[in-house]
This record gives sequence, C-alpha cells and structure tokens, in this order.
Amino acid sequence: MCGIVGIVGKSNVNQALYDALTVLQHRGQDAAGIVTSHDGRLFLRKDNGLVRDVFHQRHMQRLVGHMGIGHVRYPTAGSSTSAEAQPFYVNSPYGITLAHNGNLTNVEQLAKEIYESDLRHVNTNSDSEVLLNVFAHELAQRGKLQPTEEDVFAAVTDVHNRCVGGYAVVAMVTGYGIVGFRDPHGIRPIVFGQRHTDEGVEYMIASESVSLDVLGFTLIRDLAPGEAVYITEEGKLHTRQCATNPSLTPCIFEHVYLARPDSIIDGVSVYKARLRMGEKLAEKILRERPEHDIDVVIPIPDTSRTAALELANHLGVKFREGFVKNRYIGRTFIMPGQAARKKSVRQKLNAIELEFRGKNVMLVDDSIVRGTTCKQIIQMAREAGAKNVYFCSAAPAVRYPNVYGIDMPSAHELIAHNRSTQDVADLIGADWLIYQDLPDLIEAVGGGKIKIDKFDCAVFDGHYVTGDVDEAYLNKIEQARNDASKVKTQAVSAIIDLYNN
Ligand code: PIN
Repeated sequence: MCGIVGIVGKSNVNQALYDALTVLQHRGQDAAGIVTSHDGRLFLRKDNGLVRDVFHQRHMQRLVGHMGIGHVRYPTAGSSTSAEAQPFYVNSPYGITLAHNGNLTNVEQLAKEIYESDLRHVNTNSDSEVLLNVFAHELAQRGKLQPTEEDVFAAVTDVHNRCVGGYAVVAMVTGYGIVGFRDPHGIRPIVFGQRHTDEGVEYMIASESVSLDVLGFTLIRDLAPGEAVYITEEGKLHTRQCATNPSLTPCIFEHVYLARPDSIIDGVSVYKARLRMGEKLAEKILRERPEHDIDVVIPIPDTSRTAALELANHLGVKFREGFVKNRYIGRTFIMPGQAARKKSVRQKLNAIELEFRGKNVMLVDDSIVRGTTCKQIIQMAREAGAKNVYFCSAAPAVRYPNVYGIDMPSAHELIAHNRSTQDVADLIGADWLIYQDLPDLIEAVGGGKIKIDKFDCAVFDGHYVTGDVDEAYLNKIEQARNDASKVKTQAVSAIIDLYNN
C-alpha cells in the first residue's frame, strides 16, 4: 500500500506536497519522494524513510515549481531499496514522472514487451517503473510535440488495455500538466479536489480525501474506475472515462484498516463503515451467545477503536481502554554480539491491569493476519488478570494473499489459511473467537447511504476480480516473497557479522 498526491497550484507547491504526504504517511513509512516542475525543469528528492526524515530544508528549497507529485511507499513485494523510491522518471517523451499505489499482476509480460517491442529500458524491479514506461510509450505513440488532453487520455486507455491489476496513479508531464487515473475495477482509491486562492483555483489529486481536508481543498469526487483526470499546468481540468468496461470493485480492506477513519472513499465514510462493522459484530455475538458473559469490551489500539465502541454500545456492555500504545517507539540498534530482534508487542502496548483483573474481556482488533500480535496481546490480557479472554475481529478470516498492492504475507504465513475458526482460536489462545462474516462486512461498507455491492474481497474469499490470478501466479509471488525475505535475512546477518568481527 502506498500514498500518492499531485498538485497543480498557483505558487510553489513543495510545502503543500510535503504536508499532504505527512497526512498520507499511514499508507507507507518505507520511502518518500517529491518531484516538482518549474520552467521545463524537474526537481526530485526521494529516499528511504519517513517524510520528516527524507526532506530537509535544503531539499525543500530546491523543490521549486507550481506543480508536482509525491509518494509514500510501503513495500509490497520483494526488497525495497532507495532506487525503488518513487516518483520514477523517464526523459522521453516530454519528461514524465509517475507515482503509483497498487500492483500489476501481468508485470513480467509487460516488462518483456517493454524491452522487446517498445525498446525501453527498465532499471528496477518496481512495477511502477513498468507502468511509467507503458504510459510513456503510449503517449509517445501519438507523435506530438505538444500533447493535448486527447493524447493523454488516449495513452491512459492504452495503459488500461495493457496493464492488469490494481492501480491508482499520478503522473506529471513536464511543462504540460498532471494526470491521475484509476484501474478499470477501481481497486485502489483516488480522489481529486480544489481550493480557491487569490491567484486562482488549485487542484489536488490524492489517495485519500483526508489530505484534501487538511490542506483546505474541497473534495470534488473520487475518480471512477477507469477514469482519468488531467489538469494542465495553467490550471484547466479535464476528465474522461478511458476504460471500455469499467466496473467498481474497490478494495474492502481499505475500510478495515488501511485508510484513515476521517477519509471518504467512493462516497463511503471509513469511520461510519467501521461503526457498522461493530454493530454487525454485536449482532453476531448475540446470535451465537445470547447469554454471553462479557464484562467489558477493550479495543486494541488504534484502528479497531471505532468498531469496538459501537460493538460495546450494541451489546450494552462497558467500553474501556485497556491498552496504551507508545507513540514513540525508538530505533532498534544492532550492538556487537547481539542478534537483531523485532520490537515486541510489549514495547508498543501496555495493559492497564485494573481493566482486566477478574473480568471476562472481549478484545477487538480490526483483523487477524499472521496472528502473532494478537497471540501476545491475549497473553498480556491473561497476565493482567483477565478471567476469560474473548477476541473478535472486525474483518473475516484473512485466508488468501493480496495481489493488488497491500503488503500481506503469503498464504502459508496467514494463520487462518486452511484453518477453521476453532483452530485459530486455539493457536492464538482465545477462549472464544468471533470473526465478522463476509456478507456483514460487505453490508457494513457498502450498505450505508452510498450503495456498493461488489468489492475486491480476495483476501477473504480468494476471488481475484481481475480474473488472471491463478495457482501458478500465487505460487510465484510466494516464492518471490520467500526469496526476498531470505535476501533480507542474509543482509542482516552480514551486518551482524561485520559488528562481531
Ligand atoms: C492496526 C493494524 N492492524 C492491527 C493490522 C495482527 C493483525 N493486525 C493487522 C492488527 S493499526 S496479527 O492500523 O496499526 O492501528 O495478530 O494478525 O499478527
């Protein structure tokens, strides 16, 4: 998962891009980048790290120009080097930079075509660089010295015809404008909005509406699946449906925990969707055990708080904060003679004992993925004196990998893969485990004022909406992830050896 932003302003946009990226930081903490354009020149700064660490005063001063794009990255598959930080750049045609959230499922075939037919070189393993080259090639095919919006939209149509997967994209055509587009299934989110200044109207395209709010832009709307928006450097806005068969199946996991609760995606308030998840869970609990003996509902901070609150309300049970999260986790230093150890849950969360002692507690989390964290949390609740520890997940069991740009473990690392609810309960040590049912989750997200009846729910039901994901593809990504993690482990051991010798 990543965050993207693009702004066409009336004065320098460096600060606004930086601020928007900090608002999107929850979508990726691995790397950050901004590129701006001024007088036909590009200015780029990108590196691994958080937004506040990547950009210093000296970088910001160089990022001049009244249009630009930015990116925060969460590694999706494979290793993540700073060379793969975004935006990416190609010099021909016009000088195009691109930032992308999502994942292409036919990237191997595209990479081959780009090299063998389009005669273009791709320098990293990133599918975003592939996407950029496809877009650049298709725009170059129009053969124009000055591209019009028609040329840009035609190139997006060609991208849709060639690229399969989930993608939300911002690209800047140097000297001309910024284009944003969304895959024909609308899997990943992307919105655009405007703000009025004394010098005129400024436009922003972004992954989530919250970045518009915070910067004083008003939301115009989400991009429809397959649609593109093109804002010229002078500030003229054009939109166009560029796909032949668009159909909205947005990623339901955005609502489970990826997006900020103060965002609105495809017209649905993430916060409201989470409240409804809590309500649905309460109904299920009352169906399963009308005579339940839950004394208190305790959220696992932070995402699950909204669902937990409404769950408690509907059960008529007390809602209490039982865990406090440390917001200032420090770095892990590798000392000579010490192995690198992951920070334990205990360093991040601490229990308030008096909320647990002698009580039957219902812990609520947004989802159970690997099951490693919730197992430790359940143990902490027991050590704090809970009588019984029940656990509920606002999402159904995560049983299948994600291939559309969420960093999810491969199938065999998912605790619920090929396991029943009781198996998972036993493994994580819960006295009772309740998962949200998938139809309830769909109803919670798509059954509010804005009706959406189809979502990408692949992590729950194994149905991949692009239709091209088969066993062989899943095996391949599993292998790639294993190889990448081996490379990482080797790199860490090499560092440790270096210290030890
Ligand atoms: C919470 C994100 N959420 C917490 C991610 C952990 C599953 N985990 C999925 C729960 S927040 S595990 O957004 O960071 O607040 O128990 O499956 O290991």
